Amino acid sequence: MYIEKQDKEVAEAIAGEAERQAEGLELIPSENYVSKAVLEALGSVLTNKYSEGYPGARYYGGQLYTDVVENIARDRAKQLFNCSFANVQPLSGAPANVAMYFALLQPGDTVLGMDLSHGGHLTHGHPVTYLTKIFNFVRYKMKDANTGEIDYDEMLEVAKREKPKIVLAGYSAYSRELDYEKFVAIAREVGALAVMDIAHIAGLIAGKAAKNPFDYGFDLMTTTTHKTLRGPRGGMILTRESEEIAKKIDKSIFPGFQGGPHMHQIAGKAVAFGEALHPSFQTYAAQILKNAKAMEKVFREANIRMLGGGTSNHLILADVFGSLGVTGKEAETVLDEVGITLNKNAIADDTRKPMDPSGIRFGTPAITTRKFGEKECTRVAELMIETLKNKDDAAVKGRIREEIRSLALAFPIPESFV
Ligand code: DSN
Repeated sequence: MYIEKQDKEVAEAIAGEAERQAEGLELIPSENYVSKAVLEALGSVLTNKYSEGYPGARYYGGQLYTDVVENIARDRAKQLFNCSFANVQPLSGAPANVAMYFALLQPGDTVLGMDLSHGGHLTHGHPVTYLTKIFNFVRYKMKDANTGEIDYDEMLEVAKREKPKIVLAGYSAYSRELDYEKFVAIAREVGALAVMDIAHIAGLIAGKAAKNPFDYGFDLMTTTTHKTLRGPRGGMILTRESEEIAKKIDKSIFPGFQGGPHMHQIAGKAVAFGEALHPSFQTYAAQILKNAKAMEKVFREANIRMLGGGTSNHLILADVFGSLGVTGKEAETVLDEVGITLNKNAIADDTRKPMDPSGIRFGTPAITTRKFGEKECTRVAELMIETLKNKDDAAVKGRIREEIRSLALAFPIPESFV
């Protein structure tokens, strides 16, 4: 590789990261491994090209091949999610959400979204974001953190009082399915658009292991492309049927918010969407859920409290502080030591601080890509709990580190999925 000859320092860091990924287990539920074909698209000459505008209507010349690539990405996205319009230019999930708000709202308008500590995302209206200086965000929460059920009655009450222009579904730390019919009914009742941020579960929807919100009447969906969907780091906005809304989205992305699209990234999306259209992707999506259920069983048997009472998707949020007296930060650190990567996470109405919360969040998309089945996932969950219970015992941790390394090396990261 040229980089090894030209820039040893960066090459070594990349090689180190490749080794870390190969020898450890990735349980961060928003991470995954892309195929070599996606990596090749990302590393292609398309990174050299400026393409402001959209296929057939660009501001610069030389768009013969960029148009081909962007049209393939758009067509495959529409096919995967059964919708009429796709904008594949958002650079990632947060920019997609920002552009969506500016497309659909006026300053001062209201959005009804999920509270961050109950599973929502920063861009759904957390006070630390600039978005809250421009738009008014009001929240809904879970009625009971032990079942995960959303308080739909309160949500309707808030919607009637606050008159949001957008009713926003979606989450980054919530383990149950939402009642899409209720979301759409509440949106319709107050004349709002129903929007879902499917960043975490896009691959489950594409792989038909989860319901498609468009089938329930949602108007738009925003997403990342690099989580369960197993594509390159990036974003996307999908519009079910309204050409008027789709045009607003296009204008908001460019020229409203972004400059030249990243065509190498769009090529990576096109390749990944092609992989997701392959029948094997449905097997993958179904296995993500089976594996999460296997881990849930082990945590339940160990009497560790799980938010939402368990999982119906790819992730689990466990209250390790409440159940084992280990803080989220301690758990993240000690699991990292044995080769398991996950993240500390606030639990609903957490009394601890965000940098050292009560919970951990983990999931199965990446290990399922490595072809782990329920047997291996059960073992990983057992080893996680053993590590947490022996967090200060170097001998136990050393033994577990070796077992994790052997397990990881026995399931190499695949180079191709089709
Ligand atoms: N960072 C993403 C996640 O881990 O869920 C959300 O932006």
